Amino acid sequence: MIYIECQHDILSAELSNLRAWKEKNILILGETGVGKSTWINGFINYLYYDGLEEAMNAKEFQVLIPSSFTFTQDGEETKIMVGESDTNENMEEGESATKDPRSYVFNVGGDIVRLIDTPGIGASEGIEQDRKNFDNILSHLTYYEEIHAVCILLKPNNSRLTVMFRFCIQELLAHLHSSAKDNIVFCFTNARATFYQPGDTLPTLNRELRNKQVGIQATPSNYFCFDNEPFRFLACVKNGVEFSQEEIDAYAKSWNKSVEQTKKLFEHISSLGPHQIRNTLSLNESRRIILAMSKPMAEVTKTIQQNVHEGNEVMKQIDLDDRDMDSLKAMKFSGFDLKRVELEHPRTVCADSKCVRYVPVGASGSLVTGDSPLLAYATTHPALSTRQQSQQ
Ligand SMILES: Nc1nc2c(ncn2[C@@H]2O[C@H](COP(=O)(O)OP(=O)(O)OP(=O)(O)O)[C@@H](O)[C@H]2O)c(=O)[nH]1
Ligand SMILES: [Mg+2]
Repeated sequence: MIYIECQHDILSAELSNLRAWKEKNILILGETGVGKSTWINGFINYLYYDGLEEAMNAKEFQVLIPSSFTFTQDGEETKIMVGESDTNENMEEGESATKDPRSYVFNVGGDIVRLIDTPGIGASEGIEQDRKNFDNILSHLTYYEEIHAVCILLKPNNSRLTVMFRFCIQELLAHLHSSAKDNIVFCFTNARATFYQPGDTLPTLNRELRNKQVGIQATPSNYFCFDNEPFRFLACVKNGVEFSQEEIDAYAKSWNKSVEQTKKLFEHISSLGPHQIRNTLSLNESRRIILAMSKPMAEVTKTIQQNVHEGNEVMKQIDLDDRDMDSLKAMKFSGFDLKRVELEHPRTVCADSKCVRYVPVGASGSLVTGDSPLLAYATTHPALSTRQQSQQ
């Protein structure tokens, strides 16, 4: 590496001319399949090309997030695939695509725009997965100091908003400060069929917002309608599908409308004050971790108590066994010893097997056999006695 010396005053002047890059962090939320990832793919193409025809004729095709869908033309199905395969995107049909939140950063007019793509609400794996996904989204947000907008993507003809509403609005505001509601904007995708209007979803959405006392309403100032069709169209063109000039004109209008609405959306976002998130979220994250830890901690404490109890029981048992050993030792039978008494006169001993009894004698407990005339005598005649000794 080469270092070039620079005069201090020149360097200070140059540095003082630098201005901090403005950052705009935009969180994108919405039901699975609503078009969050496709919108990001469309967005980069809107930045790169001035119109649909230019994008069609360009050698490259800007794809940030891989996508696949089936396009049907005159009854003929074509599988369209774009982008490099990525483990964060599930390409199976009928399943939720984006697995984890991921940020995509763009330079727009000297500002950094960070679009945060998220896994969709209403995941094909069920409500537990929704909860996990939402926790992941909140954890991902802790990377950033502030957030400038929360874009909630909706389809214009969705009148069942319950699950989406619960996670996108209720849970979000439960974890962020309630003032984050001012940074919420509503974006309607798939809006060409409803002439770029919010359709049936708008009254339902506003009713939910009123009932749950969120403190905002969806109005033309904070909702935007576009269609991600131009990106799908480009994907088809790049996969070799041919379109008539009439169709190209229709998609070009859709492109222009979507670009116009996206610009309006960014103007609106620029007018919003950023919402400080890091502190609130870090606290929430700690609270969540502590709560999540409480069950395993209780299990660990219970196991420790059980082990202490079991240990005490074993010690008591050992103590009892020790005492048993002592009492057993006390009971130890050391055997018999013979006491020899000299008689003053000889006596006849009956050595008949009926009169003889064999007993173990001495500490070894060995049997003294009937060969011993003395023993035979002792057992049959009281003059020769046995003595039991206990050894303490
Ligand atoms: N006609 C039409 N199709 C769209 C539009 N937006 C997305 N799609 C299609 O809808 C399907 C799902 O789009 P995605 O962008 O993957 O949806 P998503 O919201 O990211 O889904 P998840 O990652 O599962 O949350 C794809 O086949 C898109 O091509 C739109 O505005 N109009
Ligand atoms: Mg997605």
